[in-house]
Amino acid sequence: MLRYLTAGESHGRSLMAILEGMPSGLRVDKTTIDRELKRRQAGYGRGKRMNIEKDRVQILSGMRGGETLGSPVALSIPNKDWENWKLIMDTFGPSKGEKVTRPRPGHADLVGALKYDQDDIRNVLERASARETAARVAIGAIVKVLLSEFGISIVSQVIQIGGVKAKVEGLKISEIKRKASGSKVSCPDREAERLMIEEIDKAKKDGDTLGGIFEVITTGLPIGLGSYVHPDRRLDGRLAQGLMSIPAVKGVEIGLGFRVSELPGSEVQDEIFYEQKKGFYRKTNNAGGLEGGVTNGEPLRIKVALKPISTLQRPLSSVDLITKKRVKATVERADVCVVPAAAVIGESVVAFELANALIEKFGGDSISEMQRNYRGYLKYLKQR
Ligand code: EPS
Repeated sequence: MLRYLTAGESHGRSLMAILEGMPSGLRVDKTTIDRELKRRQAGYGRGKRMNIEKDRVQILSGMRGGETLGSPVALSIPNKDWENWKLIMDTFGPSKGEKVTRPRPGHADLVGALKYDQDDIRNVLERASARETAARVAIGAIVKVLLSEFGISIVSQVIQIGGVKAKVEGLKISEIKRKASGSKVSCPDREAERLMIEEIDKAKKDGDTLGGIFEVITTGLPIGLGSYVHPDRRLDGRLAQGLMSIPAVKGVEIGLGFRVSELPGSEVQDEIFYEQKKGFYRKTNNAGGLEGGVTNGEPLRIKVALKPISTLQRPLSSVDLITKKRVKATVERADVCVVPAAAVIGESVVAFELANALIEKFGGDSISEMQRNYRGYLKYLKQR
């Protein structure tokens, strides 16, 4: 079993993670992890904090000579901004900062302060911040290397920001990868990209924020990851849980998603074909690569919807936590649109769930053992 924990506050010393259950013998470059961290920081619509931070990973344990050892991989991503916050965020000394008491609608501010009995919302927002996802992206970068050893690769594309919908129907996966990675908003449709940037500029001018939709696509998956035998082993359920745990995510659709509800069964199910060379395969992929919570060998396609983030520069009405007076919500330095960054986080979350399922099925203590098990399974499938 693969598992992880993260820790760290947005303006604390660093974001940290421990990844446990990685097999030994996986060669991972620091530059590979740093490249993914950089991708998460990018995207049109990010705020000024991203000019301060240059997220870089420090591996503290679990690797030697560039390879995993099979022991827990501990990592840290220092916050450069900590220098500017160390008096306010001091662990033991009295805080020098002014208390935050005006909860932002849509944020964890109010519920967090009530739940954890806090009268300074900073004690909530520092951990509720999406900055935590830097740690998840570092983990995602490591497990993506594991997946690539088995020919599994993940791409993402932004398909909607605010009211602007991209035309991406029929694009080949190689085209998506090439065009999305060359786009400021990770969108392969150039005209939509232009309009999305316009919408973001407008939202910024209005002191407002924007949500949207991204899609994560995984290719090279074998038939048989996940299981139908128990709810917590269903891969669809695990993927949805992981993706829904990304801040601001409000919806997850697999394959055709919500559209399946309006079509007859004959137009939804993917008919089954067989060729000796290919084995069992499909000509359509409405299921999005999962049947019964198990991968069916087709690309895994998942769409994820984000609400606009809740820190508005033109704040909404709220109530002061202490005085109970009607006030305008707190204004923090923030992003206008995080959909392109969220797509990178989505890739990481999907990578983690798939790596976990891969280890469950082909599990071993080392990469070479996993590969032996994997080759044996592929041979078995060929003989069916
Ligand atoms: C950040 C995500 C956002 C940023 C944050 C860094 O966090 P939140 O979910 O709290 O809005 O705004 O930066 C700041 C808090 C800041 O000081 O600007 C990230 O993804 O790294």
